[in-house]
Amino acid sequence: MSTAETSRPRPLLLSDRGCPYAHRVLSLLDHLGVTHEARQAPIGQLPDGLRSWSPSGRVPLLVHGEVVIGESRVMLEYLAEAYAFASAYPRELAARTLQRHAMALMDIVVAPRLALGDKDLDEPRVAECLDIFESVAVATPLEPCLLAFHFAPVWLRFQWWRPNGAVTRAIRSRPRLAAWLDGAVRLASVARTGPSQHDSEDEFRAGCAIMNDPAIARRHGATSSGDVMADANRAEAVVEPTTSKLRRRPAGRSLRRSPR
Ligand SMILES: N[C@@H](CCC(=O)N[C@@H](CS)C(=O)NCC(=O)O)C(=O)O
Repeated sequence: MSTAETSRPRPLLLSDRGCPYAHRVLSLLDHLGVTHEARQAPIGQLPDGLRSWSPSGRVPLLVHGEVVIGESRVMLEYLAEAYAFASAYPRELAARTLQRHAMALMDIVVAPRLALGDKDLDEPRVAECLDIFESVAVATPLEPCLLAFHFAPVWLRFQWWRPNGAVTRAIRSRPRLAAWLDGAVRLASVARTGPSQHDSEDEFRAGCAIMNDPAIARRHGATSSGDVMADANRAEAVVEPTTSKLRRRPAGRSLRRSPR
């Protein structure tokens, strides 16, 4: 760690309880052993002084000196550089770029399905992304790195919040991808910094209720707040709040692989 970095204030992460995107950042901070502060800031309830940085109230928000960032992928990049995380990415430019591509697709196409569910799902597009995830994952050693910290928290939530969702089933139908993601979830820093399945499921339902706010529902593409609540009710029907084990379900419709 450089003198410039150690002389800075410690990073502050504001996030909703159990947020998968905050979990990415907490995993990295834990792995790097960075002293930091993590404060709960429920969606839409940022402290007054920080609301101008995220007027919509979206979290997580990373505050470090003059740097304020509201995208977890950029937080990972920033912290990896600030704290000299040598194995953040592969050394080769091509391999590094493919990982960045996969992470962008995760955030733009796949992770939003945690909130949206299967409504109006573009199956070929998701299948195309999963093909890319699989080829990148199998080329990546299962060690702490930004790809693992980026993907693992999202995969955990798909299993907890959308156990019978199309994305979850499609990933499970790709044993090599699923094995890599399961391994990433088991990395010590990921396991140490995540919520319990039970708490996470409860928080998901609470989050869906918050998203019943019409302004937030619109940002997530729901045509009316009722869509989001209907989604929350469906989620309620598929999670088992009293057990920490995932319920076994009959295999259902699965996403087609795109031709190679
Ligand atoms: N792409 C963002 C996603 C952040 C996100 O969706 N956060 C959720 C909480 S876990 C949120 O603020 N939802 C409320 C909203 O989207 O208005 C990131 O990676 O940081």
